[in-house]
Amino acid sequence: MADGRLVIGTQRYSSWSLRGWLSVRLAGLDVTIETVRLAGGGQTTALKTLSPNGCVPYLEHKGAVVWDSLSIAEYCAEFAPALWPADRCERAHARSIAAEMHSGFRAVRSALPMNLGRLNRPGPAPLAEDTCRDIARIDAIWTGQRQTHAQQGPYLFGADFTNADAMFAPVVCRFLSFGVPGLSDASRAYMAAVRAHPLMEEWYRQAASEPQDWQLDMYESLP
Ligand SMILES: N[C@@H](CCC(=O)N[C@@H](CS)C(=O)NCC(=O)O)C(=O)O
Repeated sequence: MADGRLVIGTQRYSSWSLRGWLSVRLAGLDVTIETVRLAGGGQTTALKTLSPNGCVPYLEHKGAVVWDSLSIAEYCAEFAPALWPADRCERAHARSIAAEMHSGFRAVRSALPMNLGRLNRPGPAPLAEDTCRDIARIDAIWTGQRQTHAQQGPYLFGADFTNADAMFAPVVCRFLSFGVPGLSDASRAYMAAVRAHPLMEEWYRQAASEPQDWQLDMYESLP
């Protein structure tokens, strides 16, 4: 019998679920995965009583109840410390950029929603100023990390795909699906590495096999 369950939302759209799922899978927690069909716009009634905050991802594991992707990331790192860099200063940096992602970049999140069925199709141009500001900041974070860790491996802190990469993974999906322009070569190489990670491949495959009637007009009809 599994040690618990991780509840996620429609994989095609649920960026927060992807973050939690990546941390749980990277930590190797033995949980069953339950997928709830999202209604869109925070209207999923099935979630209202399921998790304390009415949202996914939501984790139950060996008596622990954990909600919100960032605390799931921290919980998973208790079992798999390599989810954060080993060096204290790098770990502080990784936590800072993960938290910056978790609490910010609202313009990108609302203008460029995650839709894994959308492939490299630019949205309306030009992008709004606040969206461009978010994109530039994300590009700067990725570029800086890749310059520092170029010799060690393809991810933000080198060879290991950490919680920081999990936090930014849905942003990679968004940038790829909207063909976001103006990113550095280092950022584009980073996005390719994240997209090619076996767990990302698995998530995209599962998203592609979700029932057609789980698709939501509010995302599918975006220009
Ligand atoms: N801060 C939360 C945000 C979670 C969140 O907003 N999840 C969305 C799905 S991506 C949700 O559950 N929305 C409720 C709904 O659609 O009814 C986290 O980091 O986990």
